[in-house]
Amino acid sequence: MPTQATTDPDRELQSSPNDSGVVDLRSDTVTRPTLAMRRAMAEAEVGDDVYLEDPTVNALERRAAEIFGKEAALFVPSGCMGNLIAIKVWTHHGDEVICEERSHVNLYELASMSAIAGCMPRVARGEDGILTWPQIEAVIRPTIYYDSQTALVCLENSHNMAGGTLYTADQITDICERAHAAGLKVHLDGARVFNAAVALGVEVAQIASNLDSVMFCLSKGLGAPVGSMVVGSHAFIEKARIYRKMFGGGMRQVGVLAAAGRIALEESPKRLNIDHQNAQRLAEGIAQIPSLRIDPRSVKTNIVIFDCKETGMDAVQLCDALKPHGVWALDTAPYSVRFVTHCDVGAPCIERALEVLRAVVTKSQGTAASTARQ
Ligand code: TLP
Repeated sequence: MPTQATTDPDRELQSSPNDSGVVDLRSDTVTRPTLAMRRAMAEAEVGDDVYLEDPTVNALERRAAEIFGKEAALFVPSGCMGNLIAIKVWTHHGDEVICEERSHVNLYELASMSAIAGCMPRVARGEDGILTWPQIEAVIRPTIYYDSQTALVCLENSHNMAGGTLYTADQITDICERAHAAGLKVHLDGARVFNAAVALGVEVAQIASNLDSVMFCLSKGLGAPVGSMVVGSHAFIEKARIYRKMFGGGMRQVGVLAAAGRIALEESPKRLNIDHQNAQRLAEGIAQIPSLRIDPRSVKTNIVIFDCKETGMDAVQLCDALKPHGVWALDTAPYSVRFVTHCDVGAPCIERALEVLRAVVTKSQGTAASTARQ
């Protein structure tokens, strides 16, 4: 029995209309602020945040720290900057950072850990993107003066390019304990850590309990227009604030953005299960389309990655073929296509995407068959 995809009446009432009729499944970064967010932004009390005088930012930072069970938090412009700041705080030039091969810090942050923080990524391949301690331990450098040194382990939960896969809170705690015993810090790229927490049925504080720092995005599944946060100890955030300024991320009357972030943080986690149900429905529908390959059981959160090799189209061609029909997707590898569900796509959009996908794939197979007969 396929999972019933659900709409989100509250969100549909609040969100501004999408006149284009496009079902944009490229990413959860594309969400638009709700009316409540827009109102809060307009009415936000602001001050100069570089002088620590923006009351809305201060309130957001206090609340984020509280939710994650950490001492302090810092509002940053983007997830990339948040990760880079954490890497910079925990390392020296010439250090190595252990991360998963397909992790965002390794593949999609323009090599900033090398270009700016002066570190080498030391990658390990985890099944479904999830690293085990033996895989991490195997790439820790011995303490020898003529070797570069391992300083940091960077985990990603949920793991984006592995299809929204998950570390449990216990797996993370275990890695942290062992890493700490080996003298390493552990940072979490938690761009989608609220999706992870909802799927695991735990609080984000449980996931964060032994981590030295966490970056999470307000601007993905949580639906805020801009902004991410880093959380950690007072000492970590004090240094993080310095690097944020050095990297050009010191913002002034940024309470106008933090106001949307506060709503995202309080309200949005409650509805992420809807995105997960919609992702499950998508995966089940895709699995029924001949020549597309996905195991719906592998879909744990809001990211659905499927293989299109047997269609005769590569991922770019398939995305291009979907686009004129108003369904937008992203190619993530030569034959891998990604759909990400989020608060601006309800159940009818999911059914529409499946209808279009089936029609486009069926048509391409018909064209391939008639070309073969000629
Ligand atoms: N991910 C984006 C693209 O960059 C791929 C997306 O559409 O998924 N960590 C993770 C795990 C991410 O997925 C992303 C963005 C970031 C960090 C960076 O966040 P931003 O875009 O705010 O710098």
